[in-house]
Amino acid sequence: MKRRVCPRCLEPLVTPVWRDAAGVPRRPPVERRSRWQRLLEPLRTAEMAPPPTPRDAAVAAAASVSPTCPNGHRLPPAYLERPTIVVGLVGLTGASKSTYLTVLIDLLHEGALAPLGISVEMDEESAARFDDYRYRLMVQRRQLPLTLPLLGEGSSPEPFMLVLRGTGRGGAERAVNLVFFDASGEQLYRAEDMGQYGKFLYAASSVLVLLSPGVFPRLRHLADPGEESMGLARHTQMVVNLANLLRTARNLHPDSPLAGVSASVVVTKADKLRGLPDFPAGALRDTDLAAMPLAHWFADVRSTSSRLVDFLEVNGGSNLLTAVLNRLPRPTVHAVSATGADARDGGYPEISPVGCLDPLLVLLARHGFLSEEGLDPEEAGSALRGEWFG
Ligand SMILES: Nc1nc2c(ncn2[C@@H]2O[C@H](COP(=O)(O)OP(=O)(O)OP(=O)(O)O)[C@@H](O)[C@H]2O)c(=O)[nH]1
Ligand SMILES: [Mg+2]
Ligand SMILES: [Zn+2]
Repeated sequence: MKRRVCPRCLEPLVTPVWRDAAGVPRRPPVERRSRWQRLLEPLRTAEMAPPPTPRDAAVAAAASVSPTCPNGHRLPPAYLERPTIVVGLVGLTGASKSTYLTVLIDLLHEGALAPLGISVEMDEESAARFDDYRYRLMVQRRQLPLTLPLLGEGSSPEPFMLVLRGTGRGGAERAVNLVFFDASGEQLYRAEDMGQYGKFLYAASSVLVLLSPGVFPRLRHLADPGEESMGLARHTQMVVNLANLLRTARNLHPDSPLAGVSASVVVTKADKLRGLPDFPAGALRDTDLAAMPLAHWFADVRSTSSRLVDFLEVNGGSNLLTAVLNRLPRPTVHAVSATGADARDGGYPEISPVGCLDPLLVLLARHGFLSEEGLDPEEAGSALRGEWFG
């Protein structure tokens, strides 16, 4: 699925519009074309227009002309030269979407992927917005405010845009755009709202489904204020709506496999689960990427995932889990704690995240940026890979 979209307004990018520093459309300076090229040019459809070459970009940069989307949003440098993974965070109000994402991006910034030889940069404009979240949560250790609902149909929250760079097989450098969308949970309750205000879900190539433990019937005593009244059925419905929307967006039949989309399910606030007698031991732990090969971690992730599924089923989540496992593409289930502890009087005693990296590692592997080895049972793995990645 190579649909390229503007990460800001999600308009398809067939050919980027080049603009100068004042926002005035300008053609990128091009090389002189041969007679043959001039003859063939009119036969090209818009669809086939070549993406700007590094040379175009270099010449344009010198003339301070940069590619933008049809709505004039400046694209991050070299955005079009890299594949893009669009990650949508999905979860009802208070699921920890914003808190988890803030901690995750901070970890990435701090070099959490360095043991895998991966560096992380953030787009300037995203970085400025991210700093506000980071300062409040990580420095002041205060609770983040609820994410504001969007106004206006077809709108989308502002994404955080990152670039991941690593070395692929054979030592070649490869890079991906990693774009995160965090919506207000309030607008994910109803299928209609999800379609109207969750425009990013049409462009998402990955989803992180976040579930707070307090929504499971037998874990209700762990609920944060407001959570216990939400009911598990709402969450099941959210997963079904999400699965339908992802398929509709791709013109797929409601029961067909979702090729090209990856999903991780995140049980958040798992610091509250630590002391429970039936909580699988070792399910909440940090990935020490330097300690063992990624394939071992992934094998571990897979077995932890099935133990977490059992744990959630025992705690009254069967129906939700059935929807998750049947409707989403090969999801893995993870336990994470973004903050390490409950907030008291609006503040956290300290911020000590646990397990936050695993869900992202799985998504990166599903999109081929990391090796998938260990994630699927051996026999089925190779057969499935053909089916999903053609
Ligand atoms: N114990 C614990 N509490 C957490 C954690 N993460 C979030 N919380 C609590 O859950 C509340 C809601 O978290 P948010 O990140 O704002 O939730 P959200 O999913 O973004 O919610 P909306 O923006 O309304 O959709 C926080 O204010 C904390 O009280 C965690 O890792 N551990
Ligand atoms: Mg939020
Ligand atoms: Zn745009």
